[in-house]
Amino acid sequence: MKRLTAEDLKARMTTYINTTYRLDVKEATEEEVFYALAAVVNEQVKPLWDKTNERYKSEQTRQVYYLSMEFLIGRLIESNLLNLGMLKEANQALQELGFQAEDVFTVEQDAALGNGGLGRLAACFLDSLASLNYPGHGYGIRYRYGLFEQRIIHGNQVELPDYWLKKPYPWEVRREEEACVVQFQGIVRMHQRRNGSLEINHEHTDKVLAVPYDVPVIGYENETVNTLRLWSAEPVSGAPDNSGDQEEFYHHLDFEHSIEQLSGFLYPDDSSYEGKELRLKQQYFLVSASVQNMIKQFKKNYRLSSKHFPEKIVIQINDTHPSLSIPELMRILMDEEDLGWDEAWEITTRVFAYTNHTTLSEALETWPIAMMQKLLPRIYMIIDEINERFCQGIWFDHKEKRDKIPELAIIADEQVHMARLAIVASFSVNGVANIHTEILKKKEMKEFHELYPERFNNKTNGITHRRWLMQVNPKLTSLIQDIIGDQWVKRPKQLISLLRFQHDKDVLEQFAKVKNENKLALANFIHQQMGITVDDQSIFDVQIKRLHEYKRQLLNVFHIIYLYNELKENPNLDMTPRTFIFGAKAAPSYHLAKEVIKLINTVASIVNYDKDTKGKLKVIFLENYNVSLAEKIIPAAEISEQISTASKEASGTGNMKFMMNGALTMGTMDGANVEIYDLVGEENMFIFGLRAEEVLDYYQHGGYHARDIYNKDDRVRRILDQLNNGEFGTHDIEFKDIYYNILYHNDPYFVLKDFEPYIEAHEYAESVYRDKMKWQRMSLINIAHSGKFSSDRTIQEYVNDIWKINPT
Ligand code: TH1
Repeated sequence: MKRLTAEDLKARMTTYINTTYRLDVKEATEEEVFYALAAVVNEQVKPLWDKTNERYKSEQTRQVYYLSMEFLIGRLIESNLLNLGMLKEANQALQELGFQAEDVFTVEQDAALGNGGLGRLAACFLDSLASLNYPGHGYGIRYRYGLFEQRIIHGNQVELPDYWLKKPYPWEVRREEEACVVQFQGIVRMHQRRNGSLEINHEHTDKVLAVPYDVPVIGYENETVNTLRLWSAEPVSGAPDNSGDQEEFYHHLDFEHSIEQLSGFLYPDDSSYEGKELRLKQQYFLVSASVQNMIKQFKKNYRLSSKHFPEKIVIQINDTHPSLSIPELMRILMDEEDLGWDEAWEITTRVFAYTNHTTLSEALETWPIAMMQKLLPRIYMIIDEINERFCQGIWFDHKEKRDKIPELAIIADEQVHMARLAIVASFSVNGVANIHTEILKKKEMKEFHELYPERFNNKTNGITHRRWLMQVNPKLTSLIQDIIGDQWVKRPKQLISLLRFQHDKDVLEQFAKVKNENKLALANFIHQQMGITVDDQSIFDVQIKRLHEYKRQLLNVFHIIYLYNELKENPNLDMTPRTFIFGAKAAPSYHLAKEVIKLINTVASIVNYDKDTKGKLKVIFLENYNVSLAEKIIPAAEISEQISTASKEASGTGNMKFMMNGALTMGTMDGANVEIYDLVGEENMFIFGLRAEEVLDYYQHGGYHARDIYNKDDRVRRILDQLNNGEFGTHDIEFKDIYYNILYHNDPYFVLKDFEPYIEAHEYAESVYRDKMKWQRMSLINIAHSGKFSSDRTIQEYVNDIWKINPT
């Protein structure tokens, strides 16, 4: 495939605008230009997409399906152009046509079909799969409303619906011919056949049509185009029959209405779980449509019997959210393909691999038996049978574990435990960073690990360096290319050759210059968004991620309040100016998280306008944090705040994006921070605070008393009292809940315990910052080692250890 030049692009866009809108390019709006550009891209993609599919079919390729309730793909125009090798050309073409590329690109709404790290990981994985020529595709839901849009009003988070499909979405293709029916509720009848086998009939069900919309996933300069298939829920057929039973008729109307809700909105909870029936319906809708579709394609393209399914297909489930795919495959194999239990189980357990993303108990999914039985009677029967056989197996074959059955059983205390189901039925169970996998093996899943040690493995997360370095930071990218060439683009570990320049003053200055330009760009953006001027010579200290107590944005705010108090006491304090930048959405029902947002904004409103700070302190809360905003902020960051309570953050992936863009990590020994530490050493980052073992030990044996710290440490007491006595509030009850949580619930996330070490780590960071060359050297060393965190490495590990697929 020939790459288009800027001239080609201009010509094609012009033709499109002339014929589609009957306009001269000069008269076209940014929106029209955007659709023209997208159409040109699609024209390039179409033949590659068809060819990729034909290749998989003719070569009978073994494929992986990544099943996920979230794909946080963000905006695609730039990454599509980049991967097609035309981003620079497109920028030039747009400029020559008289448009600002940025204004054209931003016509595209972010596809916010995910909450945070878990959904973005799925998107990075698809990019790496295609870029490494692997046959791997995503299955997800085409939510009509993605993650809510956040507004900050008087310091409070207000949620607005994210109707991202208002304008046509140019990347999707509706594939009605691939639609299938998903069934809920109904009655399960069993008939004994003459030969003694059981025939299952599932009758009087509510039926929903699942219609797929396909989005192309374009590999980097390699002609592979895989598929992200997103399901939309629609009524099965036209108007219902009104001549019969009225009650049934209204039930039907009601149901038709509720169908729309199945793919209506994304649940806004990250690392937490609510047992809502609609969420269970969404999960089954996704997995039933996807598994049916896989089997249909398998039969059509491979012409093999279902016994061969595990040879050709592997399914990775992204946390337990799609784990109903396990009983769904069992159902299809038994009820539709007429296999017996043992054959079906043998097939199923060779197909599924499960990724766990958290050990937080509030995130572990369990569904009430009654809810599942009513909504998915046949699926429940199958889970019940899996559980029965599993418990029998322990009773007879693992006598030493008999007393553990209550904590191992899939069905226990009126609930279906989805992680247990996923472990029992999967041939692989993986965590997402070394420390996380170790905690799974030694604590959270200890009993299962003892039963099935060979299933457990680690796959440290990664990020696509194409989007998170090349696309978002073109200046850094071309500087790196000037210095070490471009081998690292295909082999990101080659970034390590930057190390040779760590003592080259000239090179370090060039890196400093790029960072400064990126800071200036962000400062301009902040000014334009919020009307606030930030000092581009100040330290840009950034924490952007979902708001959660365990991520401890509160610790960050306490540090800011502490600095403010210091400045108030001594306005002449010799302090390097700081700009603290936040972006965070809180789950709408998460009260304490929303209080923290309010606190950040309140502190900002005080600090930013206080003459005594003499511009040394600025606090910026950027509203509506999403993928596109992250892309603007990360290249400009100097300090990356990764300060979760140790043991709580399974991996983190923001930490990797910042590192790759030269920010230094201020972090606890948690998640993938530990692996950053292993690479760059303690001298090239700022590590502080309790270690995971210490935290886990406190949880188990007690011994931590937050109030002792309050009593002993004047700085801490001052801050908490300020919260309690209304100094930071329009009315005096404003931040009492935060105060109570710390002093009366004994500070469950150890904010006070880590306060002093955190302050010290910041003081040390500030002292290093005064030595520009030292800081730049540390930054360069981080970039040099960041290649490990390319999702290309992660995907290669999944391929080698779990998926066993081949590049085409
Ligand atoms: C996140 C983890 O918190 C984070 O540490 C990790 O880097 C990321 O997954 C990718 O592995 C999780 N997101 C969710 C979202 C839901 C439930 C559990 C988790 S864990 C809805």
